[in-house]
Amino acid sequence: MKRLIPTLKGDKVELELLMLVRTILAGCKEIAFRVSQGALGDVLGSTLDENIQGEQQKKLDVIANQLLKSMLLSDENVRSIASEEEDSVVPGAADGRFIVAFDPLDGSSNIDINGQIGTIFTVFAARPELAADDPEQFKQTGRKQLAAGYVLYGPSTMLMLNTGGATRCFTLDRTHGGFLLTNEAVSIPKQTAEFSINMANSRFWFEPTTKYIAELLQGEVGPRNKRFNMRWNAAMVGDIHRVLSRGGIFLYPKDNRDADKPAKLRLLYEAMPMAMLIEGAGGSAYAESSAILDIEPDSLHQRVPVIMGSADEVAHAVSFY
Ligand code: AFP
Repeated sequence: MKRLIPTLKGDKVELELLMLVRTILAGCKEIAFRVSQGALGDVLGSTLDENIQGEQQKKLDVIANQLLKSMLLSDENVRSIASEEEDSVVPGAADGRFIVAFDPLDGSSNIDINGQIGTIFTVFAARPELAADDPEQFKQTGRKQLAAGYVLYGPSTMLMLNTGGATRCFTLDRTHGGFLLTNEAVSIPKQTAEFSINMANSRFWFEPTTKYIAELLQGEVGPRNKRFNMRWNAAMVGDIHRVLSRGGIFLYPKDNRDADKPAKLRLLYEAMPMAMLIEGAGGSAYAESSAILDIEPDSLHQRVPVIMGSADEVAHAVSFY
């Protein structure tokens, strides 16, 4: 019988943290169901509202955020939550031991085309000396994450989870409703011939990115002496799942489209949890020349450039910055 999400044995995962992860997964199972309904469940299309990111909210963004927010705020162990869809920190239980940040629905532009989408989450210890609604609660480096993961709503619903040891993969058993362990130690090959970047932004890139990608595109006749292939899911959760499944390098670099917003991906609830999963699988995760897990957020919705995946390829890419 495959184990459900990590047992206490060998993971040093406290029971309360385990129960909190189960709360998050309960919300994700409901989101998975709503996603599977598509047009039949009135979850497609957009609302008339914008979030703090200035992005139009999709119906499913709002549904997913409300679901997770209400489940977490009813958990006595949750002191504060932060969400891509919430302007500021939402206070929870006054003496909760944990704080949770999440992107309730990553890849919103894929909702209406039945593409890959997912929920990304991270858990830290609460800082009891700070008020529950103080954004400083989340001013912790990624190395302090107690748990990080995502649930990918794809042909199968999969959980990727790291609680400080190896990165593990679980598959939702729709018959019995549990996430069953299907890979107890995800491992990323050190080398790859597959890169992932939105090439439509190439004219806006800064020189290091342009030079690095140019080498890949030259393939076997260029300095890399090998052909590279490209994939772009337009949902980080889908691209990172591919990287964790078979290797690769994923990049969302800075560009000069908007001087006020040089990077796109958010540090707290996208880059950090993904970096913990990637490093736990033997890969590397950088924001140009800094390891993502060493960066202390200076604001809830801070954005960072992202390079992550197969360790040797990431090291080569980072050498350009
Ligand atoms: P949305 O959730 O707004 O679709 O953004 C998804 C995302 O943050 C990340 O998951 C993707 O890798 C990236 O944006 C896609 O960005 P582009 O649309 O610029 O390719």
